[in-house]
Order: sequence, then structure tokens, then C-alpha cells
Amino acid sequence: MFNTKKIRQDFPILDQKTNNKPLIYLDSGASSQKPQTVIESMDTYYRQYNANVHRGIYQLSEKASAAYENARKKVARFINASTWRELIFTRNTTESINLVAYSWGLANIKPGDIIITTEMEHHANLVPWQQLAAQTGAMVKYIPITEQGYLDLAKYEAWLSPAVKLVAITQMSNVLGTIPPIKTMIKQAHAVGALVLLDGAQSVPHMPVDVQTLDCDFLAFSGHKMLGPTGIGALWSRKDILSAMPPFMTGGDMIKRVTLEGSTWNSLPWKFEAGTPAIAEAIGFGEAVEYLDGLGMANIRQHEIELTSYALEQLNQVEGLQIYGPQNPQDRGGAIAFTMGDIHPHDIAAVLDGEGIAIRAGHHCAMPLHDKLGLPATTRASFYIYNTAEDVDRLVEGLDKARELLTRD
Ligand code: C6P
Repeated sequence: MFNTKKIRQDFPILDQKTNNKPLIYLDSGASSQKPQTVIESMDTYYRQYNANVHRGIYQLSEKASAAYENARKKVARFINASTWRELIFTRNTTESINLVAYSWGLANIKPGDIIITTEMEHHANLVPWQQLAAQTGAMVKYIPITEQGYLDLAKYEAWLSPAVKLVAITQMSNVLGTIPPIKTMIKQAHAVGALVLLDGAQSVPHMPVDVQTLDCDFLAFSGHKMLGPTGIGALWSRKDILSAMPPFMTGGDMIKRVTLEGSTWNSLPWKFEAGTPAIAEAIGFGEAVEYLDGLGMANIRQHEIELTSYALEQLNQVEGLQIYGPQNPQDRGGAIAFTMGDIHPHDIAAVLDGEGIAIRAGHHCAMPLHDKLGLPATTRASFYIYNTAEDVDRLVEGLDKARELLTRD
């Protein structure tokens, strides 16, 4: 059984009051909290073996290099990469996707090519493709979403042709929660010769993700949404693809040999890691995936299906509340965006804050999706391993209070 009570004891930040009420943290979709082991691993690095990596001949640097590379192995294993050489540390999902757009994209996308993405993407998986298309003369097409918050797959299938070079989709929407049928979509894309990039910012923290079973071509994700620190993320791709890609950023550590006439590149993955990396953060990231592995990603997914199911049931009964996204908890993650009558989402969040409930309001970096929904903003609750049914009950009570306070007769 998933022991949330025990898990909560590992997160020191959760044991506090905010606005004189016990903190209910419902914004893990934006950034998760960190367990003690992650915090301690970074503290230990700074206290006991802080040094730059891949440079020093002395013991401290060798220890730091080993810990940094060991963290890479842990993260690579976590997504079942066939080798750690396919796992590149970046700052976050945004940087991982930009790496693909600027390196693979500028080398491979030509005028008239098509990039398919969706209407429900986070800006991180949308703006880089718009920029790439503008620079190359390619075109971006957006799979529409249906009224129930699913992708219009008939459109996707109809659009697939040899002109499609890349399909870039989220594996879990940060607003609607939608989990598209990725495996089928990848097969269909490959059948016309297109590569597939998965935005795993919301999926990798919340469900088992196996890049070999999925057979995707790129996977981007962030450490800070999966119990790790900020400033560290990852890009995974297959060795053959990464080997053929030019470097994204150049400078120290990513070279093999530099002369005044030109340079050659380091082997994978370092070819894509220019400059001093985020060493403490990588170590913390490694510790985070170890913690998640200890709980089991299938168990985490099951916990969130149960919690989301309960939350949908309860929220659907709140007067005037409308949920956006699939109603079937099996088809979605635990980010639930909603509106309540004509009360502004920011006002709802402010009242909830007064009740000790941390929740996000805004466009959640998905403006085209909110345009499609005809909304300037939504309020969003998002769950993780430390959330409970009682948190949902407190949210519902807070929403009732917000309606009482903010609705004019
Ligand atoms: N979404 C949210 O509150 P970064 O900022 O690079 O770590 O992650 C970007 C990103 C990309 N894709 C998806 C699906 C995301 O949800 C996010 C981050 C946060 O929804 C912050 S806007």
C-alpha cells in the first residue's frame, strides 16, 4: 500500500503553517517539494567534496566527477535508456527542447517540411517549433483538442505524410491532464519517416516512462518536478541521432581538441554539455530518481489515479465549478484545471492561500490552449506522492468559502 503519511515525513517543508493553517501543497505541477535525502545529498557535496568535474587530478574532483556521472547513470536507468551516453544533462525541459530545435532542427528541417504538435502544449514545446519553422521555411500544424480534452486523432492521422519530419507532443498535459495514446502515435509517425519528441515534464515524474518500449526519439524532462532541485533536467535521445547532431552550445568540456584552425567534439554525452555543469543539482536529481524508484513508478501512478478519481468526484459537486480535460482518471494525470462561474482564477487562488492551500492560477504557459477554451486563465490543483484525500477535502472547503466571499448576489 502507498503510505502517504510515511512519505510526508520525508518532506520537511510540508510540516508548517502558512497563513496560520497547515500547508496543503497542490502545485507540484509547477514544481514538486524535495525529500530530505535530496537536500542532504546536495549539502554533503558542498560540505565534503565540492570541486569542478572532469578537470581535477586531485581526489575531491575525482569524487565529484564520479558522483556527477553516477547521477547520470541513475537518471538514464530510470527511463530505461540503453546506455548512460544517451542521457544529456540540461537545465530543464525547456532547454532540452531548445537543444533539439537548434541542433537537430536546424540541421534537418527544410522549407516545406511539416512539424506536428498540439493545441495543448506548454510554450516550451511550442515556441521553439514556431521559431524553427520561421528560420527554415517549415510549417507547424497543431492537432486540435476535442471538447472532452482529448486530441483529435483523426486529424493527426490525416496530416501524417512524408513531409512530416517531427511530431512533438506532451506525454501529459499540464493543464488538461490528458495522456495521449503516445505509443500508437509514435508508430504512426515512424511509418511516414517522422521522428517523435516527447515532452515528459509532467509524465516522467508521475508514471513509468520507458524510452525503449515507447520507441520515441527524444524525451525531455525536468528534475524539479520530480523531487529534484531546480536548474537540472535531461534530454534523452538515441545514440545514432545524438551522434549525428551538431553541438548546441560550444566552449569548455564539450571539445576533444581545439586548435586555432578549428575544433573537434567530445564523445557523448559531453558533446552537449558545454561549460561547468550543475554538479550539486545533478547529484540531487540522481537521489530524487532513487527515491521515486524506491516507491515504484507504477505505485505512484496508481496513487494518483485514485486521488484524481476522488478529486474529480468531489470537485464535480462544487457549485458552479467546471473542470477542463478528460473525466476518466485512467486517461489523465493529476493536474486538474477548473473555473468557478465568473470568479477570476487569481481571486480563487488568493482565498485558498488564506486557507493554507497553495494552488496555481493563470494560463500555465499554455496560452493557445486557453484561447481555444475561450478563457484568460484557469485555477489548477496538481497532486503528487505526498497528497491525500484530506487535501482534496480541504480544497473543496476552500472553494466553497471562495464562492461565498466572491460571488455577488
Ligand atoms: N510547467 C506548470 O506549472 P521547465 O520550466 O523547463 O522545467 O518545464 C517546462 C514545461 C514543459 N512542458 C510541460 C508540459 C510543463 O508542464 C512545463 C512546466 C509548469 O505547469 C511551469 S509553467
